[in-house]
Amino acid sequence: MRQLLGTLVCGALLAGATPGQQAQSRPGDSPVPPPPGLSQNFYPWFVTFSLNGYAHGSMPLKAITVRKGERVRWYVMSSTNDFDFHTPHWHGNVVTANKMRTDVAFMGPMQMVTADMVPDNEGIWLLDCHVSFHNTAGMNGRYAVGPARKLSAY
Ligand SMILES: [Cu+2]
Repeated sequence: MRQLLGTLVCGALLAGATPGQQAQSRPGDSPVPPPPGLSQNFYPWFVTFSLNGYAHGSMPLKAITVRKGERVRWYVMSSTNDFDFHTPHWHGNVVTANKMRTDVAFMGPMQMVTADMVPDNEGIWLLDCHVSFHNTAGMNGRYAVGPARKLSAY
């Protein structure tokens, strides 16, 4: 079984923030509370959610490239913050995690998930968190499934 290149770390980055820094508003931010239904989107502007430290699809595609038919093990780890509840979701292929065949897993803070995948669907696929405001704040990236290795003739 091929093991993926490292651990996929899901977590929040405090871009430009210093420890103890309070939430700040940017020019133009409204002091009016958000309407019902948007009230969960309360993170200050400097909080970014990332995968392996990359946000908004910026993780290099070669970082997570596998081959069709290859046995791949994903090690997924959530970070430490109290809001690091994540739902990593693999588009295009399924994994076996927690004894379930699924395309999404659930993680609490500092939780680890081992997910086994035998990709059967070639292409470039989205990997994202389905907590909607994490996704909006950057927790998405891509993984690639290339063609199967050719068996050597002997
Ligand atoms: Cu998340």
